[in-house]
Amino acid sequence: MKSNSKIKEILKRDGFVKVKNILNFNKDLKPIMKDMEFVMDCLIQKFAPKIYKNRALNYDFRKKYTYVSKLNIYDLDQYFNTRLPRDHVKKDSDYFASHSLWNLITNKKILDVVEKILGSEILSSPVQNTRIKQPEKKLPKGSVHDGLSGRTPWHQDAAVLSTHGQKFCDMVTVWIPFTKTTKNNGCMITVKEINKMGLLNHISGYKGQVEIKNSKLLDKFKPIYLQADVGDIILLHKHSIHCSLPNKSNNFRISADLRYNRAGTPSGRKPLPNFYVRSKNKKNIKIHNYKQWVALWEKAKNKCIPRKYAFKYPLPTFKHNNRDLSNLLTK
Ligand SMILES: O=C(O)CCC(=O)C(=O)O
Repeated sequence: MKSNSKIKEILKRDGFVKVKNILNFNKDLKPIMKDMEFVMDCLIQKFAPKIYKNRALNYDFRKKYTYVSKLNIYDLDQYFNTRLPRDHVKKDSDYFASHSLWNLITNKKILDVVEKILGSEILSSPVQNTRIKQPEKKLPKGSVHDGLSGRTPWHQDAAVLSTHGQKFCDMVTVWIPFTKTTKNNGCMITVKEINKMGLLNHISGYKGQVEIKNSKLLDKFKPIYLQADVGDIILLHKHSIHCSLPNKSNNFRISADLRYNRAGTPSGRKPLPNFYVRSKNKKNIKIHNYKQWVALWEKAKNKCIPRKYAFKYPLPTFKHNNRDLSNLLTK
């Protein structure tokens, strides 16, 4: 593994770092895929016509998910995502807070890497996703640009935080492939060192996704393909400009993106769970197990119900256009 100062330096310079062989598929990732499959089984039980249930329950992961995705289940991605839905938070809002995911968020090998970037005082950020991406040709036309199941537009992770978070959050993204991720099956791409421009203006995409303003201008840069093997992790700087490609393969592309922020800096997603996962002072660690973690999400949910949303993107990021990519590129 790269030494402490090297990882931090490279991340600050390039905006991304791949760290190889951190996780073990069977131990760290497979349990999450098993839990995803359990969610599929529950959805089949609830939504599939009675005559197809038994057959569908015996399908393998891919066939089962493909079947479930054709059942017209409202906001299907949300059942497999780690956090509350962005909008319309209700008492029965579901999210994928499995024990296996708790184990990943608090995984020692991940935290050892994160410590090299953020130092020893680390909080788990509620800005987290799990993404199951089928081959794009299997997606309904309208979902091709949905970031959880299709392509993700060009963006910076700092842009999905509150205005306070955009300014003060010291955060790192840990992107984790559950399947080998390549150019062909929709890896992320980025532009080296462009993070040095700082936070740029974003616009709201057609379904409210966060997207860099004038992102077409990025087409003229040489992309870096963030391909990764299972076991690797990819770290992204909060100002890294990145997006993901279409899954042109015949196979699935599955990943999680977790985030951590340095204690003492805001998460940018209040009141969602933001708690110590590592500290020199053990008294800071108050969430010790899966059940406490779920309780935090449920408490946050109750706070979000009256206002109906879990988080909002404060677009435009800046009121003036000094931070537009188009302006900065001409300087
Ligand atoms: O996994 C993807 O397709 C996109 C991930 C991403 O954009 C992120 O983690 O910020």
